[in-house]
Amino acid sequence: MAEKTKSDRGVSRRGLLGGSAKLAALAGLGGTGLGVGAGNLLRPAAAQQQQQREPGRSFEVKPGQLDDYYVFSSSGQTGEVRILGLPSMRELMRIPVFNRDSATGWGLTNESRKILTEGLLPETKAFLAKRGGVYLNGDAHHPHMSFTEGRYDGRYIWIQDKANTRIARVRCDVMKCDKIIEIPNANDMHGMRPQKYPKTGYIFANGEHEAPLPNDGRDLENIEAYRAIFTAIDGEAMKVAWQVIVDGNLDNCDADYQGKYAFSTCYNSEMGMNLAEMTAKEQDWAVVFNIKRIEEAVKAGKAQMMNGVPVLDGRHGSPYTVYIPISNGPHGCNTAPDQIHVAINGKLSPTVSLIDVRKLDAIFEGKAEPRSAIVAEPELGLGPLHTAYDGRGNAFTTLFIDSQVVMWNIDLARRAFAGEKVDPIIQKLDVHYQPGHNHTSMGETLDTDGQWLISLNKFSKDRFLNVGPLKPENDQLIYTGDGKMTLVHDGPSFAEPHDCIIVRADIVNPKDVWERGDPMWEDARRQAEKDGLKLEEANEVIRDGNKVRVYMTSVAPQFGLEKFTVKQGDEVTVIITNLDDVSDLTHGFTLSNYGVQMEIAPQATASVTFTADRPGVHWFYCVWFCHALHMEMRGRMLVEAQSA
Ligand code: K7E
Ligand code: CUA
Repeated sequence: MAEKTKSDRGVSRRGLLGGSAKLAALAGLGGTGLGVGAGNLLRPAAAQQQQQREPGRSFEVKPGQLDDYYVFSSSGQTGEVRILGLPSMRELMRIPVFNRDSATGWGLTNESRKILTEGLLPETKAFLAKRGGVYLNGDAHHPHMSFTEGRYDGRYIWIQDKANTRIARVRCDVMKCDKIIEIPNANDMHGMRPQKYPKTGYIFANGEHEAPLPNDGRDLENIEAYRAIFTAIDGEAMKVAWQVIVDGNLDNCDADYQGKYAFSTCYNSEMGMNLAEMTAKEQDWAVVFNIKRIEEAVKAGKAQMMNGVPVLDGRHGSPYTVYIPISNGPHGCNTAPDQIHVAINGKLSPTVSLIDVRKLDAIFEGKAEPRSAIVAEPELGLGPLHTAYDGRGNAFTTLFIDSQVVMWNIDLARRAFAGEKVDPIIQKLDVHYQPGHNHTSMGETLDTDGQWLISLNKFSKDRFLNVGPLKPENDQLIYTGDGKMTLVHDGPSFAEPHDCIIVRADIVNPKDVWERGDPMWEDARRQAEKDGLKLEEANEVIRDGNKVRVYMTSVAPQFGLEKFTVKQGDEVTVIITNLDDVSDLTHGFTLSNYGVQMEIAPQATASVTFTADRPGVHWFYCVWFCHALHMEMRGRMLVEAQSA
């Protein structure tokens, strides 16, 4: 069972994808050739019994062993955050965020609906009133963890929603989303990164698409008046801090390690409305935002208040921004852990442009040209989208069109740019196929360790059993700990992780059971108090006009009530408190033929509200297999028919 190397498949694939002859000639370079994956699978039984996971490039995590890293992966148009273990690439958990989820009841429970609705703009609430009150979709690309002084601190993950212009936060202590806000003025949040220094701090987010300001239907075809907007959100308060109007469309962004600047790639300098117009010019930009100047201007009252948010004009000529010319259509934007370089990935150009952050002060002071910040521009291959780093001076750039990851050296690239005859390219590795983001272990932090690289490939084609016309993506694991790239694992994933982060396991320490005082169910606790009850003790039905509140506890294998009676047409709220405090002892509440289901994790309270408009006997039952008598963990809702 030989592993297919790049030369086995390079030619036909390139033929299909239209790669250049020059790159086909490179196909012999850097093939895996080691049979690493197969070797691990074929290790003799005696070796299989070792308890210690072998360090190094083995991706195998034996039964009972734990992974070395958490991977927090976005899921694109699925709208959730996923947790994987690395190196096993086992999917460990899904965190619903912008999506609806049957198992947990995300989108159904009162607690989740509050999070999904409280941060929406008034006009969006009105728009959704006739549509069930919540958005049903999201497009989540960029999950990133909170930083303290350039290092992950394990508090939060933030993720954006391009589809409905939102930013969400996940609490890492319980791995649940606790806040979602809609961003006013801007459209379609795409690039998103937390401030790295001194701490997060701000969440920087790019409103990608330009639109009239205000976008209220008055000014539809006045394209001159369309604006795109850069937003800084206070990640603790989950409130917009300020916004900056820019030229062009913002794509991806990142922050520096000094706390002075944020960066965005910016395409469509033409302000075109269609493909031909948008790609007419040879040049676009990287925009640099001067955080201190922006903060001072906001403090000095120089911003215009729009929808309650201070907005500055950061178009060409403003003191808040610098526009560095970059060839047409840049995409990824990645700060290196050397604290100096920022890669602007060419996409339509075969180059990556490296900004040296030390050059920026002089440019903002008007003493140097914007292009003087570019200190290297290696030609890497076709379709460079994103760059990751190994912390040893090397970079890995995905080549979408070539279906490769190219490993290159930053110092050699600078020397080549300065005129020396050196080649910065170290290795090219085929990936399968069409990579978008890539990410290295701890790679966006000062703790970048150079061990692993994930390439998130948009196509998988022939790599897995055929599952029909819709194929999975392919998240490939590449070992880099020995200074070269070796492909060790193919990981199918459902649509469509754009991006991920790889976080050392010791940084993430979630709770095993909820704390009873958790703010997640604050509303239920207050309501119980008003009803003269304690959630932990209540097994009662409270009638309040046509509103009925059903309080229950759960202890495996029983709910605190075996039945409750309501009248047809009542608005019923079921509030369940799980008294089990054993790790992993989650119960579920499903109410048959009512479309109601939710998770109640150990020590948690969860609630759901519905109208009891179907008369009859409706069983509720536990939906997590919690006990040998799990099937018996059930009860009846009796709905008395009301004669019309
Ligand atoms: Cu980060 Cu896909 Cu939104 Cu590049 S984007 S791939
Ligand atoms: Cu409780 Cu199953």
